[in-house]
Amino acid sequence: MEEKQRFKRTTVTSALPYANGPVHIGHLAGVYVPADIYVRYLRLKQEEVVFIGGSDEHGVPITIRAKKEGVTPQDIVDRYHELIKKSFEEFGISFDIYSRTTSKTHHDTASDFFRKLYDKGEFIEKSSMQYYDEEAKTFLADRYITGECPHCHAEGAYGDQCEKCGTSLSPTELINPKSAISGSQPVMRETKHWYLPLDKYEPWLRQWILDEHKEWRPNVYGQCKSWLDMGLQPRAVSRDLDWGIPVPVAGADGKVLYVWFDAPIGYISNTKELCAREPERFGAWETWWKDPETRLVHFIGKDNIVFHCIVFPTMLKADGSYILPDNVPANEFLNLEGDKISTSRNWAVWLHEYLQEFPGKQDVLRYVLTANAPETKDNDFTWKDFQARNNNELVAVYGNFVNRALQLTQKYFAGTVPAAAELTDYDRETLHEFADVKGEVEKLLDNFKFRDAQKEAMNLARIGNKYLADTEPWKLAKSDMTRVATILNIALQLAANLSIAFEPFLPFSSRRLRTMLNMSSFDWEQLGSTDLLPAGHRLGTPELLFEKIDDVVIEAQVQKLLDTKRTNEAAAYRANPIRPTIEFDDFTKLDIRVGTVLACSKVPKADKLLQFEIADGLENRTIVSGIAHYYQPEELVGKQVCFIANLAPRKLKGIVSEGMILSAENADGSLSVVTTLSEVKPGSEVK
Ligand code: B3M
Ligand code: ZN
Repeated sequence: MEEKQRFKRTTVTSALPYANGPVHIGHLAGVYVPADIYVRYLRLKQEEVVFIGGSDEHGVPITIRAKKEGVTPQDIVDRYHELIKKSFEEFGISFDIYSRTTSKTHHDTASDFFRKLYDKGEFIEKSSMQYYDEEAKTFLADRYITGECPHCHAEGAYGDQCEKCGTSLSPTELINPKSAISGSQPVMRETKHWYLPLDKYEPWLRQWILDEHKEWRPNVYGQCKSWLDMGLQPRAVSRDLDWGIPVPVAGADGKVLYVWFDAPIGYISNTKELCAREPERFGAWETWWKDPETRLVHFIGKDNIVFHCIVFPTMLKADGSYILPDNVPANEFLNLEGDKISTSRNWAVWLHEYLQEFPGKQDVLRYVLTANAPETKDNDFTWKDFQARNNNELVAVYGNFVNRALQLTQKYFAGTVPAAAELTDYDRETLHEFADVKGEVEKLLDNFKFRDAQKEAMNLARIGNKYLADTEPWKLAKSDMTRVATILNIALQLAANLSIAFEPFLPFSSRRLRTMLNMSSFDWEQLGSTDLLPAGHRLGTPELLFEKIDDVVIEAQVQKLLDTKRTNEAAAYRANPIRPTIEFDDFTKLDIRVGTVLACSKVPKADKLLQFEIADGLENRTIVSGIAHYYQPEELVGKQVCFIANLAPRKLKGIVSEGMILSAENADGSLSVVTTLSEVKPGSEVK
């Protein structure tokens, strides 16, 4: 309640997707559908709101992609900006503006933002040693350095991460580093950068988030708390790169703003562009960013939490003239058929492909993604569930109710709303239940609980369906037309209510329903009222709101994913061919044995490692193995494992590991420990 008095208007932003690939269902579920539901809801309530989107067009991955394709970074972002923008439009994501970070307005805004903080003395200037490619004459971003992973020893690990084992790396940890540009061995060279002193703002951040924003979602609050508890460090806001916004100070040749410095400023730039374009409608941009009566809400995915809750607010605070986010409803991730969505492995449902394969079914996807929204934990999208929700909920409940109400009105009253006579107790009860839903949905939407809010809206349709099933007007038509008129009047009022309640969630279907009802005006305040359609009002032509999706259609989608999986596995196999032939003598050098696990525990401060005590037939031995992501220690105690018994001991995290446990590696990198079919004596040789 207090909230409502404090704020007069809302600025809603949704993360700016990188313009280096198309968007998929994970983007939609995590960020854009919930943001759109929220904005549509506020608009329906006649609140002042602005909805800002755009493409994030800087950053190293875009330059890598351009190099690979032999085109310019601008070519890449031009291509994907258009594609992404179109996908969002087609899914009804109702941005007031969808612009881009290569715009002139953005370059100026980000540049001025940096300059103001620079002039205020907010940055620390620091020199450090970084890898430099002498052939290409350029400093190398972490992603531009590849080499052997120090943990799993895979080739081709990047300077910031090994994609094979998932460990975060820094470039200096790579074994045999190579420049991804020239292939040469990089050298260390000194370079200067500007740092935002997050540490200085830590006490303020602690108070602002931990004390004053306890209402944030637990996943968001928890992530912030753990960042703050680890202690913040100054963060570099510039990079040595030739793609981006030049650092606007003397002596900064070849340096650009770090993409995560400029991208969130994009929200401000895009608001400026919007207000310049439509000044009568949106007024001055400052109102949306500097007036304390404006509420700022960022919709993002969980991987962006630190930037939106810690880094960007610190930038805004350091400037001093901006409002801060009031809430950051970040979602967890959506998986696809049990696996992490991955652009590089093509494990995704791409929006532009969905639209080709399911034309006109935007709302079905919106519905399923909200019903399964990863609001509190990662969730899974499956085609079976997609089909079930469409057939059993949209078709059987919502569509069926609306269709029956409209068809019966056609049949008995020639498409004109009949007048209600006296209501029965049951009629009154039904209407009563209906009236309560408004408050319920509001409470949920105000708290960013979109899944539950949509469920409530669907409950309205369930009530309607039950009402018709219970009252059976088709049976009364011969005996009591007055009663039929009353029942259908009520059913039509319920249908009109549904078109309002579902407008934020399923805008395309709501609009079609309003056309069928010939309903011109509607707003949120009318939700729950029982005279939306006056007696005598002429309805439009009834059509089916949703249609069943057949098994064959779903099977084709599942098959498509299976094909992708097969292609990926074949590619992984090609990338990992059988090694050159060896002689038997070479094989006998390996002493492979079976041992029994006596004890197993996690290695502190190493999230991948497990420490084993193995009974090996002689004395027991200690082996450290990188399989902690795939097993709980207790699952392995008592099991027999195969290990290399004559491998030279080596130290891992201070523990001497005497051997190596054998595991088989799946195409996705997951590991399964190798064991014997029947139990053998510890120390038995494998040959
Ligand atoms: N482009 C990261 C992402 O798409 C980034 C978001 C920017 S929001 C200012 O995950
Ligand atoms: Zn690795």
